[in-house]
Amino acid sequence: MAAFRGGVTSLKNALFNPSGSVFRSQVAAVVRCMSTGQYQNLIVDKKGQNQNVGFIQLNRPKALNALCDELMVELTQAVTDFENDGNVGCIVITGSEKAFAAGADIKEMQKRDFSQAYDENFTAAWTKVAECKKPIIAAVNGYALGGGNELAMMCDIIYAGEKAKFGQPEIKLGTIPGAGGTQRLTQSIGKSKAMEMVLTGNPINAEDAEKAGLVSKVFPVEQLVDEAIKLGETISAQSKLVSAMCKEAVSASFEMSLREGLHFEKRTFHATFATHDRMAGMTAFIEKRPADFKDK
Ligand code: CO8
Repeated sequence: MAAFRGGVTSLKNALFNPSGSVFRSQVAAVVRCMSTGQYQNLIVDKKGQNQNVGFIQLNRPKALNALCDELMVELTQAVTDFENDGNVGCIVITGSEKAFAAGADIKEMQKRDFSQAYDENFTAAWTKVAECKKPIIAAVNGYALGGGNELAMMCDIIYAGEKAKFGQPEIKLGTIPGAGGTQRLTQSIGKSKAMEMVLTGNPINAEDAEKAGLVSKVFPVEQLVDEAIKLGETISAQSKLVSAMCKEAVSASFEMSLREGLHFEKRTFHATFATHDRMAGMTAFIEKRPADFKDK
């Protein structure tokens, strides 16, 4: 397990919401993490021939990787560290063969009341994965339920093992999705399929998830993580600067009208002409040799 590398500043950033209030339950989690210097709920490593793929495995097997506060604080920290690591071009998040993540931690949530959830802006600390500049691949084996499916959808690409199950079962708990399950899922698979999933709580399998466009590829269970890392290596071999610009442009399509999005895309495309790597890429093509990207 890797020790924290980001230091106090990024921990503070992980802890304070925009209005400056502290997520109290998470303070305890971070204090625990800082005192041990280790992740309690993650295995963090670098993978690939050039060690340029950041690898995060959710590792809370007894609770099927249920996303407790402590795990989410650690995940924020691990993603932040890889985002700040100049050698890493892509991040893979995975779980176990049985569960990517079986949702937010129901035992932790059960005690919360409305004022506490509202006051702490519960779920606000979940945004780092969606906001990371670098591409993130979710490699999903087993259950991706509730917050687990929402976490996968915060990633940029989802690869699935053939036994994966994707669902939003919150309705069965008397609540609704709270971290993107009504929004990202609908954008991803359309209203009718999303409605059926959130209103019944019934999961879909990997094959149906691929057909619906939630997942980009399905692999045998034991090959999934290697395939995700291979994809991560392919992405990491590109210019990291231009990958980030490309990700930002695709992500903008979820927030903007077509006209605004096309304008944003064109300006971002124009901006690549100010980079070293655009010149390096086109010159290498003309000279019939691999490009030497410098990430600037
Ligand atoms: N929270 C806490 N513990 C869990 C969770 C969970 N989500 N899921 C499983 N566990 C625990 C079980 O309690 C059990 O622990 P114990 O042995 O101590 O009783 C252990 O994991 C193994 O689970 P099961 O015995 O139930 O394993 P099965 O193989 O029989 O069943 C299932 C696997 C089908 C995945 C089943 O565990 C299940 O239905 N889990 C709950 C799934 C669910 O409802 N998820 C949605 C949670 S709500 C949510 O995610 C809202 C997100 C909103 C945003 C939150 C932002 C913070």
